[in-house]
Order: sequence, then structure tokens, then C-alpha cells
Amino acid sequence: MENDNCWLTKPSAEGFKKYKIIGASVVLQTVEEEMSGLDPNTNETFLLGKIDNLPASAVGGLAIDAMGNEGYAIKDLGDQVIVAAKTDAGILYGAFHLQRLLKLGESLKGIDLLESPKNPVRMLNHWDNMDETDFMGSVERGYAGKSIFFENKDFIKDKSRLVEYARLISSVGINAISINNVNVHKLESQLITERFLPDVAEIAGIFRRYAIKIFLSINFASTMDIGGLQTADPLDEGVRLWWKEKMAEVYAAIPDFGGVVVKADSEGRPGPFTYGRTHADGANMLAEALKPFGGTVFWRCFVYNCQQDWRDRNTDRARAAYDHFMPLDGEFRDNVVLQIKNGPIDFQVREPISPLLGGMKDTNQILEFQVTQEYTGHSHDVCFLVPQWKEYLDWDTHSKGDGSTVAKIANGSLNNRQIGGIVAVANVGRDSNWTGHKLAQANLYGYGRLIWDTDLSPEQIADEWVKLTFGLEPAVVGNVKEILKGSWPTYEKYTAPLGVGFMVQPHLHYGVNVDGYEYSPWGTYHFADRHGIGVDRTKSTGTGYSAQYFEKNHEMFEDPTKTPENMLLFFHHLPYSFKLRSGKKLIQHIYDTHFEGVEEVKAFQQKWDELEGKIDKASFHNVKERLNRQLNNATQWRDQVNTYFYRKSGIEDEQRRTIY
Ligand code: GCW
Repeated sequence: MENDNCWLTKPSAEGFKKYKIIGASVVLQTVEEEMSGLDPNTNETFLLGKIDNLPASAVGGLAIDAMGNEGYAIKDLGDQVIVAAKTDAGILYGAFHLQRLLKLGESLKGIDLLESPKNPVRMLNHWDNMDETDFMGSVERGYAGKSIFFENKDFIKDKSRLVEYARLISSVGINAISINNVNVHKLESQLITERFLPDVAEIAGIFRRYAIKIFLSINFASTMDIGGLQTADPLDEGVRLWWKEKMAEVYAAIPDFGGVVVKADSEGRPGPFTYGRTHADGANMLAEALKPFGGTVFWRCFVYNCQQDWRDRNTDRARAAYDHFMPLDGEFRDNVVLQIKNGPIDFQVREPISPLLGGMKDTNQILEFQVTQEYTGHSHDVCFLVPQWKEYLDWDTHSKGDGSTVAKIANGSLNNRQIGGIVAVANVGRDSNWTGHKLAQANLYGYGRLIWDTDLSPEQIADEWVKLTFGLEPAVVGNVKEILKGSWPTYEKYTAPLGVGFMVQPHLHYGVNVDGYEYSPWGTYHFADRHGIGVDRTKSTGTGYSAQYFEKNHEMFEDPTKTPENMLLFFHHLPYSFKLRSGKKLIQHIYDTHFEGVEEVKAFQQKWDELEGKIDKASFHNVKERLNRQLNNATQWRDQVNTYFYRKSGIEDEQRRTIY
């Protein structure tokens, strides 16, 4: 099969011998497997263990305090290289780091490094459905084949692929996963019952060996769905008792169960609003049930009116999460974490940061990204998202003065929170290469590496993945990196302009349909008319969304001459004749970017074709075939968007190119 483990070394059968591991645990058994799988020609000797168990001479000079619980040090002592950590997880991450260095052909001579993850929680959410009646197949927004956990309304019995998967994501530092869709269907409600808990416990055991905790998405109305109660009111004593007993049952089966992920009062899911309760009431009730076991509630803030009248210019979906949750700041228990999408709408190719991040100062928060490319090309178009995530992480919210970056809010350091981190919707399925599009592996790899160390550059992450996956030949590395680096800007060029969003095929969210959502209840409009386009979200004349930001950002977003141009139409309704800073008219920018985007996809094809015979055939054809599909997609976007705005505005393309 194709190089299933992507960036990982296929364990060598000959059994590398020159290492010693001090200590014993299920995680250290995994370290044993990783070390014995090294290339036998590795000419180093290794000593791995917890700092307290290693000779003082070995660990004397290490900056142990800076290490944290999951960090590690790797140091060349001359006669041996040590991997020292405070916990078994740290040793495991150190062993994977060693493997990465060796595969990258880097010398360990004189190595003296210290790593400590920037984010305590480094999580993936799998929107996998046990019940396959869901129209999106067994993985909602998944484009890499069926679920790796479920089939035929049950767990897949052969769990060997899950061992490979646990190894894959642990190698880039992931330490938590939820295994089922946040849209919890009837069958998945039973995952917390004796019918399925043994399977969940077995999976928890597999991931435990890789220092990964298991979480489940739960249905807020479980007390009615499976508990036989007449209510799910979080303030009802019977409901509170039911959840306490239920969590005791779950922890009896899985003592280190991580906790629950909740999508409530969102897109039709049940929640506290039904009972006139707040989301603090709802989350705190579950948190109370989990508290005795050390469990965590990840409570999603994706709450908005999805039945909006498209005529209503006052309701603004972008405002919703902030309006719902800001008044609750400080009311959530200490084992509740609000899970906040990076943007206020929904994982678009371009969106401003959610003002809720940093808005709340007295509530645990975790940042939610999407690795699966729901709006960024599925597994057809290449779109390397690490640069996008990096932009969000570096964004200054001015929440506590300058330097209040999203990275510091997410990891909890800005507000001295006990819990913090980053979670993302996974892009993984049963395809042999895990992600469908071979280059989409770079998003899974890059997500793990970036949330481990938010100071890494997208360039460095891309360099690592390309070399680990395709080898060190400069021509190959250079071409693949150029495609990855250009792919997000290119995708942005040929799709919805200047941050206005959507314009996609309804439900599918792949492919162009400029008015696909214009008269829908989803609150995702562009308001294009014969004079102009865009959504006025200013305080002075629009929905007032811009005022949800702290002053410096509010001031910037309030003024179209100061708003970052790639978000111009998210914040303003502007005439087609509006002059961008380049001097170009808005309408001409739309025409030009859509023609440029298609040409850039053609350039990707040329760069990729140069790799024929230099990389494995399966990967070469996997990507070549998808680039053809991407060119068709980009061409459709170009011609439909340009024709739509030419017909609406009647304004000619200055370069007289073909518009229909
Ligand atoms: O991105 C949108 C998707 C839904 C998803 C929802 C969410 C799981 O279209 O498929 O549902 O948001 O984030 O809950």
C-alpha cells in the first residue's frame, strides 16, 4: 500500500539494539517499539528515561524547569545521546523527535535541545458517524474515505489501523482525540452505555499507549434519548443525578477518560435554551458530573440562528457567539473549556479572528481549527493551511494591551488559565494515505507540529514534512514546498473575494455557486447588487460586529481604508469602483485575482509534472489527478465569479479577457 505512515519511519525488522530505556509503563513499551525500529545502521547509542531515573552526570546541566510535564531534552554526552523527560509522554515525544532528526539526515553530534509544548491540550475532533444514514457518508465533512472507527452502525472490529493512527498523530504531539461526530445521532448517543463502552475502552487502551486521551461527543439530551427521563433541563435534580451516575459508569470502564465535547443549541442540536437555561447552566451541570474523575467539558460556541430570514439585515451571524457567551464570562466551572472557532462564521478560506478569543478573560478557552478542507477544497484542491493557522495565532487581539496574541489566549498563558490549547477537526479517513489527497497529509502533520510549537514557521514545517515524506532530493523538496506555500493564497484568489466568504455549492461546500447561500437561512450573504458588494459590519452604519473587538482592531475594521484588504468585504459594503490601496478598482481586483488563480494552478501542475519518476508512483498519480480536478474547479470559479460580477455591474475587464 501507499506510504501509509506518511512522515513516519517504517519500523525496521532487524531491530536496532544500541539503546537503553530506564523505567517501565505502557507508554515506555511504545518507546521500546520506536527505538527498536530505528535503522540498524544508526551509529549512535541512546539512553532514555525520566530525569529522576537518569544519572546526575547525564541530566546535571538540563534546564528542567523549562521542560514542563510533556517536554524533553535531547543531549549528546559524547559516548551516548540521552532523551530525558519528566514523564513517559515526554520520553515518547523525544523518541519521535529523534526519529525525525535521523530521517531528515541530521547529525546528532553535539545536539543539546530542550522542547516543551506551547499548548497543554493538543486535540483532534473526529466528526465520524457510526450511523451511516448521514448524507455526508460516515465522516461528516470528511473527504478521505469512510471512518477509521466505525462501520455498519458499529465499531470496526479490527483495530490494527487505529494503532497506526495513534502512532501517526502521537508522533506530532497530539495528546487528545474525540472519536465521534459533534452532531450526535441516535446511535452515537449510546457510546456512553454498556453496549459500546467496552469498544470505547479498547480504543482508549490503544491510544493510551501513545499518551493520547479519549473524549466522546455527547448528546445534551441523552437523559431523554437513552436515560428514559422526560427532560434534559440542566437544573433538574434528576438530570444532574443521571449524568453523575452515567459518568461514574464511563470512568469505571475508562479510568483516564478525558471528558466530553458538546455541540448544543446549534444547527438543530438540543441544548439548555429549550429550558430557558444558559450555556453556563448546561456546561456546569456536565462539569459537576465529570469533576470527581478529573474530566473536562469542551463546550462549543458555534451557536447562531440558522433559520435567519435572508431579508433581515439586522441579524448578523458573525455577532452570535460573542453575544451569546460574553455575558457568561466567569460563570463557567474550572473544568469547562469553551471551544471557539478561529473565525466568527465557519472555517472560511479567509475570516477575521473570532472576537470571543480574548474577549473573555475569566473563562477557559480552546481554539478550534479545521484540518479537513470543508470550504478549502475538500481533498481535491491542494490548500496548505499552516500559513492560515499561523496568521490567526500571531494575531494581536489587544485584549491585555499589545502582544495579546491568539496563541497566548489559546494556550491559557495570557489569562493564567489552568486549561488551554488547540483542537481541530481531523481530515482523516480510511484511504490508505489517511487524507485522500497526498498533500493534505501536510495539513495533518503541520497542525500537530504548529500547535506543539506555535513559534515554528510554515516554511520550516513544510520543509520537514516534504523531506520526511518524499526524501531529501532538492528538486523534489523545492517543487513540493513551492506548491504548498502558494496553495492557500491561490485558493483564496479563485474563490470568494476579499473575505466575503461562501459562494459555494449548498451543503457540499465545494465548487462555485455565487448565489448558493444568498437567499438561504444560514446567515451567509454577500449582498451583491449592480453597484457593489459586501457586508457592512461597522458600528456606524452596519451590524456593529466590528465593535466586538478591542479598540485598536475595532478602529481598523471600522474604516475601509484601514481594514486589511483581504477582509474588506467581510466588514464593508463597497462600490465596484472602490479604489484599493494598489489604485486598482475593486471589480478589477476580482477579475484579476480570478484569472491569476487559474494560472497559478497551471503552474502547480508544471511543478508537479517535473517530479515524475522522482517520487513514488502512487503519490505522483494521486496528486496529478487531483491537480487536474483542481484546474477544472478553479476555471469554473473564475468564469462564474467574473461573469456574475460583469453581468451585475456592467463594468468591462480592463484587459478585455474572455468573460461570458
Ligand atoms: O462547518 C459546519 C459544517 C457542519 C458542522 C458544523 C459544526 C459538524 O457545515 O457539517 O457540523 O459546522 O461545526 O458543528
